[in-house]
Amino acid sequence: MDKGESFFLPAPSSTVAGEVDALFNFILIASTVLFFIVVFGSIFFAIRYRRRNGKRQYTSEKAHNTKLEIIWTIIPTILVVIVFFWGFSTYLKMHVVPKDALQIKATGQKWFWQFEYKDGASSTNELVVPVGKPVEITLSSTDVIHSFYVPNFRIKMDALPNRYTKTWFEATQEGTFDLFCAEYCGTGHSKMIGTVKVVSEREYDEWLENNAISGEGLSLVELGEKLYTSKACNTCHSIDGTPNTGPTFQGIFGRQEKLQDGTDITADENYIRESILNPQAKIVSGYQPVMPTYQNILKDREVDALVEYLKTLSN
Ligand code: HEC
Ligand SMILES: [Cu+2]
Repeated sequence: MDKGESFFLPAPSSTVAGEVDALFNFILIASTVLFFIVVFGSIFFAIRYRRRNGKRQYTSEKAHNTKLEIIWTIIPTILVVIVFFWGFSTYLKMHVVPKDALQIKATGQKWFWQFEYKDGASSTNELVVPVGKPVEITLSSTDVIHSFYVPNFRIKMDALPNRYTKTWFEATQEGTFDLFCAEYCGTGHSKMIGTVKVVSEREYDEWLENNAISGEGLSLVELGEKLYTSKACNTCHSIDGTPNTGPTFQGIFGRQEKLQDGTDITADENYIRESILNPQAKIVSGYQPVMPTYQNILKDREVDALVEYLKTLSN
């Protein structure tokens, strides 16, 4: 177990996590104590004063006790007021973004996350951030509602189509943390899993720089192979022949495809390029039109790279 990890919660790894956990534990313990008092109190009195041989076990006819009633009104009221003010102050901390926060744009799309950093750097399904710096995430979606959820940071925010939402965090330790989509978004929802990679500030700057000139040292085929996983093609397309949400890439180049409108087409460079940039133009028969467009996500060289990579998968 990591430090601070419990049966209920993974290790707290952001600046607000400790406070969220403290409030969670306070509510949990207070409710548990009250639960036992109420349930066992009821059971005790029900047994102790049950009717026996048709006779009542109690003698007093009293139906009212002012002192008791004041106590059991005031104590819960105090508890609720504590939870309100504590919760409200934590809520403000979680929602008011520090002014000097780093800006990152996140887009949810069936079924992956796309991140855009300053200077044109980008990544898919892996959010890279520096440790000890506030990071503001501006969220949106190109299709349905997704939700950006990092359990270790105790943050969760919906990503909506046609509207921006925001969340922020400051990671307190380096490491790799799970990023889940917390809003059911279709058949690939369970595969919409990413990571948040927290690195030192120096590593972050290096990463940004290298990413902006990404793939320049690679051949097209090598770059294409990298993009196949880093751009999440692998969530829907296999390379070993197994059918998935989309057709397998094994042997795709030169393959005769039956389209939904009944026509046949040979998968050549132009067809593959169109399938990536404008996937709804030609739908392969037997599949749903669910492939997202990569129009503004892939650079030209990256599309070339994917085409070249797919060619190498023909047997
Ligand atoms: C959300 C799932 C999904 C993702 C992610 C996805 N695709 Fe697709 N893709 C599909 C589906 C479904 C089809 C078949 C329907 C159609 O033709 O649009 C398809 C069709 C294709 C075709 C035509 C296949 C054929 O057999 O004719 C190509 C090429 C393709 N995708 C490339 C890619 C590339 C490259 C990526 C990553 C950059 C990618 N896809 C990411 C779902 C996906
Ligand atoms: Cu989702």
